[in-house]
Amino acid sequence: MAPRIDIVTIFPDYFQPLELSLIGKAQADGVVEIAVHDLRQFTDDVHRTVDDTPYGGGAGMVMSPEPWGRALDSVLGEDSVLVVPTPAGEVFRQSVAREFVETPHLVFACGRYEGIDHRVVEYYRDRVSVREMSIGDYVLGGGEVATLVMLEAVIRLVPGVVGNPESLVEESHELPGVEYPNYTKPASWRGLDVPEVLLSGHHDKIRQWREDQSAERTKKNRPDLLD
Ligand code: JDE
Repeated sequence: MAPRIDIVTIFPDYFQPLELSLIGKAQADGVVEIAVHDLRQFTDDVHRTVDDTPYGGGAGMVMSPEPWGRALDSVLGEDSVLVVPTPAGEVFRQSVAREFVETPHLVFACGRYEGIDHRVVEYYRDRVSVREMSIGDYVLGGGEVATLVMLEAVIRLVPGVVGNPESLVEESHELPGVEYPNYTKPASWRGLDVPEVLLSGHHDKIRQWREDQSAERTKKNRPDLLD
């Protein structure tokens, strides 16, 4: 069964892309169910304030715990996993995407400014499974784009979402490296020819060539994967 997904953000419009392409189709078909919630609906002042100055000083603002508490109380259930995108989190990988697709309910808490008052994570840790997740070593303006990245990786694993399930099988071979390069027609383009072996019909040679290309690319671009 596909996970139900709730997203809490001060920028619901960021999630418009979820209506497009693969994920839009999956939503329209009822294969996945996604709801986006505006954090400002859970504020209690006329200015709909969601942030304040940091204790201990420093630049920037921190998101206040109260609106987050009210928002998360309203969306979390017993079987929810609360995902908080942050550069300080564990790294999101394909293995985590495979875990997430098996969970019944995912809730994404999208922080902005310098982040969310850490008591929010501490409080919900005692109540649900909380995963602080980083999508890479850079700082984004907020958790929204990181959430889109994770959702795209997770939702394409939902059975029936990717038209040809074999495109998922290829990737799950879990070679310790990256993919070989792909080519399509025409066989010659702007003076560049498709590697001859791929036109040869020798499937063992093709397999060997692709393995060699993967190994070469991995050594050059991702030596960290070989450690
Ligand atoms: C997620 N990789 C990067 C950013 C933040 C200084 C400025 C901003 C919840 O707390 C957050 C969330 C985010 C948004 O996520 C990312 C990200 N994977 O940037 C900050 C931290 N320090 C805090």
